[in-house]
Amino acid sequence: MPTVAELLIESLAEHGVRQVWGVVGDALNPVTDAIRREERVEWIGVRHEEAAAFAASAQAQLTDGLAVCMGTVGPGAIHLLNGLYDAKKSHAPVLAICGQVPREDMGSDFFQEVDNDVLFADVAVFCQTVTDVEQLPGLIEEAGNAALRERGVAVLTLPGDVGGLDLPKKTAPVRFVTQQPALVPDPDAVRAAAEAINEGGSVTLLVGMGARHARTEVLDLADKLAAPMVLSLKAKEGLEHENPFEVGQSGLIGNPATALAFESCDVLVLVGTDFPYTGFLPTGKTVVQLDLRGAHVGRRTPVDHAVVGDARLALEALLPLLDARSERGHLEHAREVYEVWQRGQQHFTDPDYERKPVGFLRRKVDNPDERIRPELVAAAVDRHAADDAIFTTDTGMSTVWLSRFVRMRGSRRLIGSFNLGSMANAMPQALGACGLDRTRQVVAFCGDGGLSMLMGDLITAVTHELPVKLVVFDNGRLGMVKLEMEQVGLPEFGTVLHNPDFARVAEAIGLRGIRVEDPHDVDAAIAEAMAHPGPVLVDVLTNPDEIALPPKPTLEQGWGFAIAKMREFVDSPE
Ligand SMILES: Cc1ncc(C[n+]2csc(CCOP(=O)(O)OP(=O)(O)O)c2C)c(N)n1
Repeated sequence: MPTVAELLIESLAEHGVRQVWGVVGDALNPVTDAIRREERVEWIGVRHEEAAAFAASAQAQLTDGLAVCMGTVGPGAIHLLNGLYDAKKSHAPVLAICGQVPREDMGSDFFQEVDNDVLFADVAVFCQTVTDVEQLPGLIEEAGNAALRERGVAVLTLPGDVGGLDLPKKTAPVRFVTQQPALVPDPDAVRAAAEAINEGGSVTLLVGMGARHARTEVLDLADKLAAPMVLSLKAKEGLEHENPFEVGQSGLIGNPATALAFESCDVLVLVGTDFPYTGFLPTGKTVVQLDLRGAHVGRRTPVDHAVVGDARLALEALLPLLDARSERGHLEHAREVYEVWQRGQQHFTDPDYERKPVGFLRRKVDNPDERIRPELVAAAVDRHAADDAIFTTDTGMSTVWLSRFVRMRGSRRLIGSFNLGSMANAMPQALGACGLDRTRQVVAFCGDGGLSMLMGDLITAVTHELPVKLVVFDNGRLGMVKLEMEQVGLPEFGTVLHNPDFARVAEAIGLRGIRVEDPHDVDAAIAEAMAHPGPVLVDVLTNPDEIALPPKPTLEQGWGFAIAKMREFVDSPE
């Protein structure tokens, strides 16, 4: 006779789930016991449940399959929330198994009691508490199917007295539905879009992750229309390499070529992207949008022609209807600007490049000249990382350096908290990625703020032998916020971080720790880290004053920066 917990774990194992991430405790003890006895499922005990949820979110994003995390009664479940929001906003199918007080105590404001069904209502596509064995196996099936089919978070809550209850004899494990039929676009909508493109002048493409699986078709589209292709950060994976049309990213991480490609086009074609930074999108263009989700159409910019459907099917239908362009000046101009900009960026990756002051007044209290350019670090990682490495990156400046200096060549993969924008995602997401395949290289770009937020889970890398490569951009700052403040003319405040020597912390925990303080040591340190067989942390002291220029810095930004520097100088204790 299976128990509720046994049926749950057996069903997950049958489906192909190979790990459960979480913290053990009370109501979930029958579940952890079922995991202990299930050979196919590995228990990964973390130090903070948020790390478990981020790890599961990463696994779901990388495999497109169901990933599982656990948080027990009250605070244990609450700790999952941020990572679960990351999964929700990344459309990642994650099942969270949560504890609850025993049924007889529910509703009495019992010790640790929180109402999970209310708590998770906004984050979850499915959220139910099991109060009777008669609800099973149905609720397990619904939870898994909801997460898989709606690409979101399902929360199944087990009161303390429920997990160990027996189910009727021969209750069979649940089978989840894995089909994801592609949505076929409406032929009339495709025709109208094709006419608008044929009648319009020069075309620029903005391509997002919704088109990653349609690489051949997107490249054919760019070729046929002689169109420069702006890639969203998430579309770097799979679309950036060997792509003679791409001109990099837009937004704050962007470059002058994307600004030019946007401004000088007549028709803007959005393919599989919900790029949210509307301030960077051009106005007054004919806009065609291809997207799987009708709800995305027009929410970032007014759209003249929408095609709702799978990107590959939409492009397959569209391509034969388009006239090939012989005039290729628009594409060539954007590519030239891109290449010039890329060459210019390479200066920053030279350890001997003479540092120029970034403001006309520089604060003297901490001498940034002695610190290392982050670009140098990112470029070294790009050189030494494997062609099939998985990269994760923290929300903050490290994402800028990754976007500009790490090419997604080969079968490299990339995830971050790109829709939620949470700090502290890179390390736990890297743990999750490592858990899928401990022989594949996983590299995390960590901010010092991000890393220290969930630093306890460095221990998880050691305990569970997850050989992550953690590269810490240790600028002693909440760098992105420092930049935000200075751009609007505020003096930097509350952003300084008094960091320990992270390499020594790592060594104390049992990882290999490497501290880098001289730009000339960067290359060897990164090479050593990438070749190290176990978990390793490289703590690089980087320059906090390194600014990432947006594609077209505005006068206000420049003025704000100058004012901020002046105020910092005046307020400086020196
Ligand atoms: C959980 C969370 N708290 C606060 C923020 C706001 N925020 C965005 S970036 C950032 C600074 C990140 O600092 P760090 O990790 O050191 O990276 P850096 O920008 O210096 O490279 C902050 C505080 C956030 N996005 N997420």
